[in-house]
Amino acid sequence: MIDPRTDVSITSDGNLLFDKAVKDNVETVWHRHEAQQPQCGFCDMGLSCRICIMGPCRVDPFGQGPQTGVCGADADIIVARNLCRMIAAGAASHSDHGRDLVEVLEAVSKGEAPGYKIRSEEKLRRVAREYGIQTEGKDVLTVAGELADAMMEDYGMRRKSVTLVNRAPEKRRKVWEKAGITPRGIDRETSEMMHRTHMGVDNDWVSLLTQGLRNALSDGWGGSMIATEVSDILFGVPAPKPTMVNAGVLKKGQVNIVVHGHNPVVSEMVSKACISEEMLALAKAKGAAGINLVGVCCTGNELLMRRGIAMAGNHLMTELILSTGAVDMMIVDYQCIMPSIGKAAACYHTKMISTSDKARFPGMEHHEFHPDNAEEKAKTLVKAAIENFGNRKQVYIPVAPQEAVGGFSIETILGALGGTPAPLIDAIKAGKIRGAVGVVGCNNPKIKHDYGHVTLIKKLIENDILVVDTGCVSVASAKAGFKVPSAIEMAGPGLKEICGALGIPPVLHLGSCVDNVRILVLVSALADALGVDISDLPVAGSAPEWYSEKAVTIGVYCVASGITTHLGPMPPVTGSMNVVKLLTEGLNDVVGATFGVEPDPEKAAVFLIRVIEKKRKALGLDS
Ligand code: SF4
Ligand code: MSK
Repeated sequence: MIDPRTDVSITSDGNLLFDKAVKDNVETVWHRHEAQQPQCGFCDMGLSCRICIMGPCRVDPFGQGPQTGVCGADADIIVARNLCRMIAAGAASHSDHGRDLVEVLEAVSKGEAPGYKIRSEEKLRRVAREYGIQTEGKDVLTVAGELADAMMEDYGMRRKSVTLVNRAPEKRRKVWEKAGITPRGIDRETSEMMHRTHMGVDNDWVSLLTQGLRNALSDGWGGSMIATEVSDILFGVPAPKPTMVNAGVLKKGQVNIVVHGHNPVVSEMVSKACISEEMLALAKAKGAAGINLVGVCCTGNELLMRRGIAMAGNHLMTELILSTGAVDMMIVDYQCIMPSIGKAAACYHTKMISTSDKARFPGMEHHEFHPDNAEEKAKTLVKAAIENFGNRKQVYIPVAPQEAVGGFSIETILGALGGTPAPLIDAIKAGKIRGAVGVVGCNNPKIKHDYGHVTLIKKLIENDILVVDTGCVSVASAKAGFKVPSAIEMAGPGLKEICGALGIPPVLHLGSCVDNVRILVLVSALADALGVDISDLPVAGSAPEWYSEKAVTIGVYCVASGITTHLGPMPPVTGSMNVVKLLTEGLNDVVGATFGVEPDPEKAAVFLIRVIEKKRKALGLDS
């Protein structure tokens, strides 16, 4: 039996809404996780294979049963293939999200996307120049069309490398060239990864994992980077804004619409419809004081970054938010949307809407969004949400919202520093800031909700380590109060002094999962300013509660970019000591960084602090 006080969440809204869900007979992710126990040990170690139909096969980790699958693949090959397929799936997800944005950019350039426009002409022209496009004297839509074309080429096989790898420091690019992992085309690397892992193709676990690195880099410096850059061009470059977080952002007297998923193409249009005079008048006519748009997961992060829209919760809160009975409509796009939530919503009056042709869910009405109809569709949905307001029964919003600041793009961070990373470097050199850690990723019912994130971040800032975060971590840290300027009181003396002088919190919200690329851009700027490689910097990464294939890909592109990365939950690799050793030790010789796995966030903090102090020493910063 699940005990909510000890098993579910460290947050009060999480625990109170779990109780409410239980009372209402709503099945949650924790119930289903419990029902799955014990989970398969072979799969947990990466030792099961169902790639072909001669199988499924399992290798016995104790050496008594079979040591190969029917085809003869041993533990090393099976584990490496499984991990590589996770990388391919993660890269495909982010990069397909990026492709959708490029298609909107193209439609805007042709005048075929009413409601969308170029919000940052400066960024459009800047990125276009990086693609070698001559921008002078050309009108904005022509440049948009040419950039969309050039980005589409990045997805293919005509280039030597994806364009934005040029943002990496020269030393890093040389590392990639030497290792043969410079990503060529975004789709090409994913497709080749799937080919190599077919039965009877690449049966060398080192060669497989090398392609895994290249595939992940095609996401980090390709598909995800394109997703972030085009989102900034279409919807604006984020700047710091006050916002609110936790389930308390839902409002009793207003029409509550929750957006969930990842792609801002849908949520931006919904946000526009929510502030239209017509919709506000309709809401008032139906007895609501207004329309309250809030987010969960990463599409919420996209809106928070650019519009200051409040966040109701992260991944494990998505079912619980429904149990407030206060959600009049939830609109989803894709990724991290549990197929269970339609069923959870059926216990209440909530209307559930899916919007993407590639993401359908049980218990949801499907209203497909395309660039040419998105503006109209958004209005139709908001209208339906308003109509549904009167159908509410009991509403339970058990907490008051927590204040936070979000919206730190690299442009804003550098702007706040006077246009160059020099002041940040000076603070690092002086030891006031010991280094920085990007804490990223999801929730996972294997770990008490938000415990890993909050415990780790608390320890890091206490030790004068600046934290930047994205994705579901960013909601956890905002709920814990780390994202208000007064949070410097929880930081060590050096970090407190620097953040206090800049008027920023010690934990900076950099955005959604694809926005992890902002971290790559920031560390590249720091490395260039110091004349070193990324792997020389006192920085590290961490995913304390990760669950998704996308998180594997992010971790791998961070390590391949030279950032040592901690993982909370163990990936399914322990069936091969060769693979484990390569990931945790051997990669150091190839890319100058490795993985560390530690489920206990207190111990993980010690690991990360050690990584940072070692880098400082090697750079001669404390001599
Ligand atoms: Fe079994 Fe080999 Fe087929 Fe995998 S690829 S299912 S190990 S026969
Ligand atoms: S939403 S990938 S649970 S961070 Fe990006 Fe959160 Fe992880 Fe999904």
